Amino acid sequence: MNAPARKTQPLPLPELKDRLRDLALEEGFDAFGVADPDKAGEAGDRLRHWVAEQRYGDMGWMADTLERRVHARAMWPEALRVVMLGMNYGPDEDPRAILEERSRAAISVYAKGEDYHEIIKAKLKRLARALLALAGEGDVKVFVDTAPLMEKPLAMAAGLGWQGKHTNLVSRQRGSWMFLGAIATTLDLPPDAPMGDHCGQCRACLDACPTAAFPAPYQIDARRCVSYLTIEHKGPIPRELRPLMGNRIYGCDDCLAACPWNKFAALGREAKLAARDENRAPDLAGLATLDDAAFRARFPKSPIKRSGRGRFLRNVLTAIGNSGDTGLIPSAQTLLSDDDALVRGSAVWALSRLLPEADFAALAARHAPDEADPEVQAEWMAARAT
Ligand code: B12
Ligand code: SF4
Ligand code: SF4
Repeated sequence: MNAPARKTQPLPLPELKDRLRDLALEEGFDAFGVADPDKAGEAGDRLRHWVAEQRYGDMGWMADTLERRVHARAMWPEALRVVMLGMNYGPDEDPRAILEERSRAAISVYAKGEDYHEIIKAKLKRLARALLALAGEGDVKVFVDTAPLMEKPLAMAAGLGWQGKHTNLVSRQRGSWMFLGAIATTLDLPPDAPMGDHCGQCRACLDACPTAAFPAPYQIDARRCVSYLTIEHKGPIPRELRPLMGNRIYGCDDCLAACPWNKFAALGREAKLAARDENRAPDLAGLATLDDAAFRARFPKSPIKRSGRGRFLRNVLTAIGNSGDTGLIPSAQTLLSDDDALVRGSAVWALSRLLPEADFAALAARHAPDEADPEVQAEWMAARAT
């Protein structure tokens, strides 16, 4: 996006930054800062280490874009500054309460409303246009989540907060519930001072993780993270992790919710991000009946659509397997003949957890011989062996 020609005197850069901050708050952002991309610390080297350890799992795009991602300017060398913006999405209820209701699904806070990518991108574009109009010169690009840019280290460099031991950005004013967005620019806006670490001796987030996804403080192994397993991971979920996932069917909030800095968190201001009532505590039985069209209709404008029906039902069946609710056996049994092998395999596991051993053996004798898919066959074999 280039600046339109300007007829009046351009604003001095510090004033331009102040005006932009005011506009950002009016747009609904809660945090604002300017980063010098050269001050993102050791983040690039740490990302290299993370990729070398293959902690990205199926997210091959993290490895493919490594060289562009390690330094903010690698993607756009002319960018002098990155304006970092945070939007609070503080929930109106404790997201951990639903974890006790095993026949219902836990959807993470960020996915209960509309997709933040669309909402934030539209706001960033409006702000970027306003910046160029005020400056009368320069160039900008906007980013939220999907570009090869390390948003958390940049937000830390811009003074928005620090990367906590759970690896996400924590703000002293807003706690852990904050989405990030970025406007890179060729304008030499005055940078803010980076924020230091305020985790101290606390390790609440590390202890709260249901799958032990933190090999060390400040490091995450995505392959064990429920958020990765339910959203990004494509195939069957590793068997040893399934029992640890409980009823979490889309994302996870446990480490964020445990953070004591949330006591300063306010409710999110953006109505479109607020939880839809039907996503607060949906019945697993109802979700298990969704065919492709019903799945898309059930989650309009929601990030949940991204995973597709197959992965979504895999997650629902994992939760059914963890529910201990024998009333859900018919739901899982129906899905044994689903067209999608991922769904059939997940149904096998769920039934192996809910049915008495003899009943499961009888079911296996009826279904397993007709199963053509090798991965589903493997599920039958593994379930009978345990
Ligand atoms: C890949 C990705 C994931 C992966 C990997 C998670 C991760 N922590 O990286 C998965 C799918 C698991 C995931 C999950 C979630 N994500 Co995500 N994700 C991303 C993405 C696209 C890239 C992040 C990245 O570069 N990871 C690579 C690794 C290397 O980064 P890292 O773990 O932060 O590594 C740093 C630390 O390990 C640190 N470090 C290492 N050693 C040490 C030692 C010390 C002493 C210190 C201080 C630091 C340190 O340095 C590394 C470099 O900064 C960003 C968007 C973006 N473009 O940045 C969103 C993003 C990080 N995700 C976000 C969100 C909201 C989530 C979830 C909360 C969603 C949910 N409810 O399920 C969970 C949270 C899980 C968690 N605990 O992180 C937000 C976080 C906002 C914030 N306040 O920080 C982002 C920024 C998207 C956005 N635009 O808002 N995500
Ligand atoms: S999001 Fe959940 S599974 Fe992932 S690291 Fe945090 S607590 Fe662990
Ligand atoms: S829970 Fe504690 S250790 Fe984790 S990010 Fe928050 S303050 Fe830091």
